[in-house]
Amino acid sequence: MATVSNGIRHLPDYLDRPAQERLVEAIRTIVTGAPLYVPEMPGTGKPMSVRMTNCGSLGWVTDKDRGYRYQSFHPATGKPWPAMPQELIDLWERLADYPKPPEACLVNFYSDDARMGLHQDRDETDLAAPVLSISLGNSCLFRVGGLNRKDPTRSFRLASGDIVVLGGERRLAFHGVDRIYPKTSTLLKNGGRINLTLRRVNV
Ligand SMILES: O=C(O)CCC(=O)C(=O)O
Ligand SMILES: [Mn+2]
Repeated sequence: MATVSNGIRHLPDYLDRPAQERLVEAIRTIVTGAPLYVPEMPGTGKPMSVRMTNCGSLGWVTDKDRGYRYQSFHPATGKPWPAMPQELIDLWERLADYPKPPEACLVNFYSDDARMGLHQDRDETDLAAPVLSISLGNSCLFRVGGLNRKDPTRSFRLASGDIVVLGGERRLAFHGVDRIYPKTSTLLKNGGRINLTLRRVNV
């Protein structure tokens, strides 16, 4: 296990190939019931380059008019989010060091030209719980900084099967994805990258 800086843990190659394949299969099933949609920036309505869905009792969503929030149903279908797969709950129990289960798993799909700007994960009420992030498919360049947007950042690659835990002092660290490296994994037939983040929302 590697600690990048206080409260940020990077666990390279944590999931073996069969575990990664099982998760991709579980995500396929989730996407069948809760299709990927294009999130919009609050206020401007500018589309994000990442497509999203969720599983769990809550999901993180954003659109032009109502902005960032958690809700219990898919914004397009109105249906409750699919249940969280047991494998994800097990990973949380093993790694989060937190007594309550995750409520949301945000599923991000990055095509090879998608990215995610520097941001904090701060829409959760429970900031004592970590955010646990799982990477599947093509590698990316992940950037992480401090608690202020202008703090220095450092970048490292995340590959398929890697896990990052944002917790402790760095629970609110700014972070983002600068780029995806095409053809760095054979896990996803059509390329791209999937990121799953497990979150505890309510205290
Ligand atoms: O894709 C990643 O590795 C990070 C995703 C992320 O920061 C988020 O969904 O809030
Ligand atoms: Mn984030």
